[in-house]
Amino acid sequence: MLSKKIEQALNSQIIKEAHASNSYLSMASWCETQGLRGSASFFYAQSDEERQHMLKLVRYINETGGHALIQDIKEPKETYKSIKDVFELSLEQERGVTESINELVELTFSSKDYATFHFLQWYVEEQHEEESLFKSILDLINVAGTQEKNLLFLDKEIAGLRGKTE
Ligand code: OFO
Repeated sequence: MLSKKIEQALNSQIIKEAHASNSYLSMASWCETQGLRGSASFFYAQSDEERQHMLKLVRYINETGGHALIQDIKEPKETYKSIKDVFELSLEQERGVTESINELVELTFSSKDYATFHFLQWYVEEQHEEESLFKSILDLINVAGTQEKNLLFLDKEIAGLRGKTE
């Protein structure tokens, strides 16, 4: 049985995962309009993953005697300055999600809700992987540079990186 406080905190996390999913969908759409098909497919897949993270929370809350709430989310950004801008924003977003997962972990531990604490370990691992993926892409962008002549190479590399982490 979830305490009200933990149920509310998990419901807030649903909003963050939904926002991440929408935000990656918006990035996918922008990349597609720029002819960056590899990056677009990377972000379409990333958006699907975030939706799965959201659904996992919905099911957990409902299975544990709570009520998962599906609430409105703020609109994601629609346009970006460059591919570097997109990945910088992604990393920043992932770091924000990691922070809120860490707060949830702390709350469940101090509340002695060990089942939810255990459930959240999957997210801890996932956030580590995602932060490291986005950081490695930004490193690659910084090394290659974003001049037009390198964009095709970068786009192909980005599309390939997605498969390696799954
Ligand atoms: Fe990477 O945001 Fe979900 O957990």
